[in-house]
Amino acid sequence: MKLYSFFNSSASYRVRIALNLKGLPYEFVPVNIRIGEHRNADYVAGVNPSASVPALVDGDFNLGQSLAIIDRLDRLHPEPLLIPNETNARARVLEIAYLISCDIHPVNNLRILKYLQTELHVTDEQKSAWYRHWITEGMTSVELLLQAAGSDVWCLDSGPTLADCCLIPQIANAERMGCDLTPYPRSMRIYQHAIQHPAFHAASPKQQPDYRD
Ligand SMILES: N[C@@H](CCC(=O)N[C@@H](CS)C(=O)NCC(=O)O)C(=O)O
Repeated sequence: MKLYSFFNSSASYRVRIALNLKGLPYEFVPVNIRIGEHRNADYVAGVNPSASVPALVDGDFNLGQSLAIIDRLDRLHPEPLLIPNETNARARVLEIAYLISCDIHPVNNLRILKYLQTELHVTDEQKSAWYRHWITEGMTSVELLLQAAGSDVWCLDSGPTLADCCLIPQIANAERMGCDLTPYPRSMRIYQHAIQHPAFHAASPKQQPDYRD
C-alpha cells in the first residue's frame, strides 16, 4: 500500500494511526500541501480527485477521504476494529469522528485559511482568531460528548477507535496553532494517554520522513 501524506495534515495523521494500530506496513509518499502539490493535475486525476491528503493506493484501487480509507481498512483488516459493530458503540464513535472531521476540521483547513488571507485580506491576527473560534466551539462539544460518554483514557472504554484517530490529530493541530486547551480536561487526558501509545507516537508529525520545522 502507498500512503500519500503530509506530516502536519491531521487527516493524514488519522490514517497513519489506523495503519499503525493494525500493524499494516505502507510506502510513504510525501505530498507537500504548503506548495500545492495536492493540486497537481496528475495527482488529482490519478490519485485523489478531492485534491487533498491523505490518499491510499492499494494495488489498483485508490481512495481519498480519511474516514472512507479507515472504514475500508477496518473491513479488510478487522484487528483491531476501529469502528465497532455494536450499534450504540458504533454510533458514538461515528458521532465523535464526524463532529471533528465534518464540523471542526473543514472550516480550519489550509484552503480556507489561505482564502481568508489571499481573497478576503484578513490579518494574521484575524486568521488566528478564526481558527481559535472554531476550535473553541468544536472542542466544547467534543468535551461534552466525552463527558456524557464517561470517557476515560480512550474515547470509548474498549480501546482506541476511529474517534481517537480523529481526536488526537485535531488536538495536536490546535496545540500547534497555540490554542488554549485547558478547558477540555477529558479530551486532554485522552490525548496525553494516546500519544504514549507506539501506534500514535509513530504516526505523529515529528516522526514522519517529510517532517520539517
Ligand atoms: N475530508 C478529507 C479532508 C482532507 C483534507 O482536506 N486534507 C487537508 C490536510 S489535513 C488538505 O489536503 N488540505 C489542502 C487544502 O486545504 O488545500 C479527509 O478526511 O480526507
